[in-house]
Amino acid sequence: MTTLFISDLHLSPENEALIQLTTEFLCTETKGVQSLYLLGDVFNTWLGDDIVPVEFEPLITQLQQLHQAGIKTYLMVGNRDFMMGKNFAERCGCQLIADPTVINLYGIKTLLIHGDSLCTDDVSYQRYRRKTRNKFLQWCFLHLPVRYRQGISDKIKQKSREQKQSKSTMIMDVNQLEVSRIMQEYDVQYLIHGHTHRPAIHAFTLANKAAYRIVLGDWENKTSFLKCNDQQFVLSDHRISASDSVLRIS
Ligand SMILES: [Mn+2]
Repeated sequence: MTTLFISDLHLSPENEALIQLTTEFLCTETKGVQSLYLLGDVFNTWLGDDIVPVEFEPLITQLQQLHQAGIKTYLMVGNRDFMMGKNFAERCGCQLIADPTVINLYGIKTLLIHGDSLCTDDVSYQRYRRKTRNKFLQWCFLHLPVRYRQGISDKIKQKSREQKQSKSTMIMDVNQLEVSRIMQEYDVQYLIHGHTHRPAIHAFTLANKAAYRIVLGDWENKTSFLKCNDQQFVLSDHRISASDSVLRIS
């Protein structure tokens, strides 16, 4: 039995090839999988569960099939699809999980987060994040006509693109102090997250014990995933060499 993790697919209605790649992946790579975790930014934008683009239908059908096959699928929102809600998750046969969530992964207590909350050096982003996670503001947004929601989303994306050019790559990566802090808060030695688009298995010391931070990769036009069983965790990503992709846990 295995557990599969993916994140940062950044699916959009315009990129039908990527939707197809995802649908095929979820069909072929889930043999023997008992749980599937989608850790945020599966979708590049989310304007509300009431306006799901028709292009996503094949993916929704595939997720429903996994549910029928008995595979438990868990959905976490990211910084791009944070407006995704329970209605959509239920429609796909998925369970919406909080960011952060702690799971028992083959006897290993593991913290799951999307990853944007770890980028504490990016002060302006964290300010924006607090605002957009306000439940009242989200309620207001979801009650706007579609064209207004689209307008707001486009404006935010454009601003983000402009700001990205002036932000250093350091600022946009995780802050190691924040990583240690949240891992200690949840009393874990293992952390799995996405968001930074820097797939890797980082080993370090936390509270005098070995600790690991596994970063899931973004997809662009290639798959990237983490497969775990009771022997090892394997991060399959075209940017990582075979020797750096395996973490033995037994
Ligand atoms: Mn993200």
